[in-house]
Amino acid sequence: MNADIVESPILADVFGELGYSTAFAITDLELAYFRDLISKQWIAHIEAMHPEHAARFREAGLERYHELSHLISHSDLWPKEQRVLAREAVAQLVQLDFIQRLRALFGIDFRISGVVFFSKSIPDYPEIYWRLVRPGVTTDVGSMHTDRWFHDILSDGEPLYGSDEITIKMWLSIFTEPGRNGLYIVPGSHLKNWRVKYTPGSDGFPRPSLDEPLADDEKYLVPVQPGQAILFNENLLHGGAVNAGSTTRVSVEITFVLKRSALPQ
Ligand SMILES: O=C(O)CCC(=O)C(=O)O
Ligand SMILES: [Fe+2]
Repeated sequence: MNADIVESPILADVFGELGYSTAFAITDLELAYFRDLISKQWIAHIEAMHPEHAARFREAGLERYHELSHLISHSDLWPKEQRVLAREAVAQLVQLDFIQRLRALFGIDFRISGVVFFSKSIPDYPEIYWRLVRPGVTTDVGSMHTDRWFHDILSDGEPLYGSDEITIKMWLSIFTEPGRNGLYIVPGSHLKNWRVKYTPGSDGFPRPSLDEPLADDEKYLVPVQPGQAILFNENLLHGGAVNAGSTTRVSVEITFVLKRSALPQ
């Protein structure tokens, strides 16, 4: 598509030279809503698995989770299955006005991509999931990748998206310290073809990642305030930054699916 004729400044950036935009944010009230739903799911799972520690975690709260995470097995507790918001929570979130504001800013309609795990996808269940990245823990972040590489292997026999569809990822800060943690992106990288390799994760499923050297100065740690979003192209290289802050980084991911034909050709 020709980014010059896109009227939406956000879409012009996501599909233009940059490949991403930080122009969108949710309101403080909407952020409080996200925080509340995530905190509830987080503490309910801790309560179910480790009732003996739940009171301490509840008192510390999400942002100080890392101070207590040595009490539990972090990697066993938080596979993606435990971080996907429940249907009821999603149903509440999609009623919030930020979805309408995004529609207005895009100037075209979209749907939220469905829940997908390596082992299966779940129909009629829009996917909104969160992530915890503790200060200084290198294993809490993955390597540089494009989401497209995941889409291509998360096919479950059938392609995740039709050839008439295109996706935009929203990475939303719930708790971040700008400049100290968050997401690295490589501006403009969506316009190139990068070599990819596949490494099995602890669950045995392959994880795609960049198979080329990348100079440190090619990566940009996008400074985002809580409530601020990074909207980015499915072909943009990105990856989590090791948390150099003092609080647990919490972020949310949502994939929007748009009809290619709705975009200016
Ligand atoms: O937040 C992270 O560490 C990685 C996020 C990511 O890969 C994404 O938003 O697609
Ligand atoms: Fe990603």
